[in-house]
Amino acid sequence: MKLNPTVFNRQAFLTSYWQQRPVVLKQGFDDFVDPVAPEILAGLAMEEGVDARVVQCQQPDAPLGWKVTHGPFSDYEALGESHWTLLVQSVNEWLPDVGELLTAFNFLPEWRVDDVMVSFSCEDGGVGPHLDQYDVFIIQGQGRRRWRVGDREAINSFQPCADLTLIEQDFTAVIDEVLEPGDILYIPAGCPHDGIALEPSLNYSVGFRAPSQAELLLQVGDLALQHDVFTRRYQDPELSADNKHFVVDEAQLQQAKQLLTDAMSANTADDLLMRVFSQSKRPLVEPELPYTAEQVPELLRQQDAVVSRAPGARWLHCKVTDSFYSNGERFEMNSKVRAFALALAAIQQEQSASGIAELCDNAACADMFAELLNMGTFAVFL
Ligand code: AKG
Repeated sequence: MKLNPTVFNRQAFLTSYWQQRPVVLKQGFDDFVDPVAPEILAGLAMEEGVDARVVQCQQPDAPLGWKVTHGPFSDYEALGESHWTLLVQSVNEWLPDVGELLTAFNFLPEWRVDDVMVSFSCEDGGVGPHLDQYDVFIIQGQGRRRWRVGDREAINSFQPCADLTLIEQDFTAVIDEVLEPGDILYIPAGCPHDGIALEPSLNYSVGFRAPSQAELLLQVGDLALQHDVFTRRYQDPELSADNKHFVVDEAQLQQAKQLLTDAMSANTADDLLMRVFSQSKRPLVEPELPYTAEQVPELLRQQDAVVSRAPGARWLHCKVTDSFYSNGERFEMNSKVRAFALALAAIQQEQSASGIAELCDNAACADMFAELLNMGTFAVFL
């Protein structure tokens, strides 16, 4: 699935809209074909381990309030024909055709990808006016849905029921449009929005995470403890005997902040951040029997062998440390390993192994690939 270049100029989009303001790109995908049918989505939401929920919304004439029910679902009969939406998270990790939507957005950093959430809304279905801490592209599949979006503004949120957060007051819409199949609505994090289906609709939310300082500090701190780095301890600045025991003065605060600043400015911080960025959202599936490096060259040379990147697995190159990372692990490079690692990075879903087998004909590459297979980042299918 490709973006329509006449409508979606990537550079112009980055310059004028990305993380700045919402925009509708009419026919951002031309000839859009839904990569999933409502029945398949409904079936997926019946599976154990799939993160799915139904949001039932307010009906003006028969107020029901808001209600969120979590999957797995056994049937949808009781929901009726209107005023509800089924939302399934990370469908890209379950259905490769949905995962392919991500390739259209590979002009954006892969580590920022959160997931593709797919929703099916009945007539008048919606999840209510809300804000997200994600940058999101909402692609309209089948059906039509009216979307209102506002600019970023300070609005209080409230919970009308468990697991649903809405905004307290209405917002001024800078976009008020009916989306049709193939249209893309881009909404930066923090912009209020509300979509109400005019008829049974499918929507694909391609979400990009924007971690907060607190989240990054927590994750980097956790890894620092695991790797036994950032061990320098707080030292008392020049204490004076006149100091009152209950007073924390500016020098002490400054000393503590400097300790953190020094940690974050060290090269180790680049490495830890890369480990954080390369974490998969969900655990990767390891092979039943581990591979050895000796098995790798033959495996890749098997007729019709296909190398596949596990859905949701990241394989990232850090220009600063010149290392590759996956799921929190670092892989050192030399020129041969780098060439192979770059070939692997080009595999967004799957590719015939014949194209990369030759690049992997040395021990260092075979070692690395065996480790990646054993971590579940890549798999080879025969
Ligand atoms: C979002 O992705 O932020 C949405 O609001 C989509 C909700 C939906 O598809 O119903």
